[in-house]
Amino acid sequence: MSFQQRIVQKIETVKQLMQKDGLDGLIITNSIDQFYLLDFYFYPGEAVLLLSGTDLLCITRQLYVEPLKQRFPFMRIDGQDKGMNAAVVAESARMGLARVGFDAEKENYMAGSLFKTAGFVEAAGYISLLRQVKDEHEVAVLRESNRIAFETYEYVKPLIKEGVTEFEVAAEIERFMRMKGASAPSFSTIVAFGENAANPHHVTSFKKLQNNEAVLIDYGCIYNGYCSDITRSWWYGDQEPEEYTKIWNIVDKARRTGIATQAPGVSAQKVDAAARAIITAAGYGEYFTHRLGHGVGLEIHEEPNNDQTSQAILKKGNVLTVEPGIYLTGKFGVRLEDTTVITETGADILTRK
Ligand SMILES: [Mn+2]
Repeated sequence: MSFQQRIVQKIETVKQLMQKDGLDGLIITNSIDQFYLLDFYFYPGEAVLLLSGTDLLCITRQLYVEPLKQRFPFMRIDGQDKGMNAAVVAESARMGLARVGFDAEKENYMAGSLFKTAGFVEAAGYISLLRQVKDEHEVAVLRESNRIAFETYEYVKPLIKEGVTEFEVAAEIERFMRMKGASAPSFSTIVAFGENAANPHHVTSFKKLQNNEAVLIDYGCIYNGYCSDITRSWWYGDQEPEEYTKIWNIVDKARRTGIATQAPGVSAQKVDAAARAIITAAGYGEYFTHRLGHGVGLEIHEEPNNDQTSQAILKKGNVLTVEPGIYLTGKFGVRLEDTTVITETGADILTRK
C-alpha cells in the first residue's frame, strides 16, 4: 500500500468512528495523533487538524505550509502563527459543523475550556484506540526499531569494561542507534552499575564500573516515529554471586512465561499474573515492584499495559513489553525486557536480529 493510500485509509477509519457517534467534525491537536494520521511530525502545539465528513483542514505555522502542500494535495492548509485553537473554533462555525468532538484526555485545561465554551463535545479517544492495534506497516517499522536496539546491545556489551562510566556507555548506545538511522532515544538511556542496578529507574551517572559488579542497561530508539525498548542485565567479572545467578534465572523464567502467555483473547492482567507468579513462588515477589510491561508504539508508554489492574484483552497487532525484575536494594538488581507483538496465535519477540 502506498503512503497516500495508507493515510486515506486511516482518515476513512476515523470518519467511520465519528459517524457512529454522530460527530460531523473532529479536532486533533495532539502531535503524536497527528503523526499517526499523516506520517508527518509537527512539533507539539504547531498544528490543529479539523476532520469533517467532507474535508481535512490543517491550521499550522507558516513554515509548514510549503512542505505540506507538496505532500498532501488533498488537505486544506491554513498558515497561522497565532491562536490556532481560536481559528479552528471560527472555522468550524463558518463551515456550519453542528457537532464537533475533541479528545478531552489530550487537551490542557485552557484549550479544553475554549472548546467547551465553543460547544464542542468530549469525544472518545478514537486515535488512541486505533494506535493500540498496529497494522502491518507499523509492525514492520517497530520490528526494525527493536532490531536496532538489539544490535546496539551486541555492539555495546563488549565495550562495557572496568573503569567506563555509566554516562560513557549511555553516549555510546545513543551514538550507535543514531548511526543506524534512529532519530533519537525513545527515553533517557538507563545505564546502572553495581547497586545502582537495584533502582528500577536509576538516573545514569558518572559511576565507574568496577570488576565484579552488576550491569543493567535499559534503552531504546525512535525509528521512523516508532519506539523500541530493551533491557539487559548481566554480571561483570568472574565472581558472580550465587544470589545474582539465582535471581537472573528467576527473572528470565518470568520473562519467558510472560511472553508465552501472551496471545489474542488473553487478558493483559493474566499475562502479568503468570510472570509474577514465578517470581512470587521463588520468594522474591516483594522485590518485583512494577508492572510487567507496557504498550509501545509512537510513544514509549501507551495502551495496552501488561499490569495487574489492566482491563485489556490482547489483540493481534498490540505491541507490548515484557520486563520482569528483581531489585535487592544495596546489592544489585536484574531486569530483562523484550518488546513483543501479538500475532494470530501468540507473541513474537521484536528485540532480536
Ligand atoms: Mn520498558
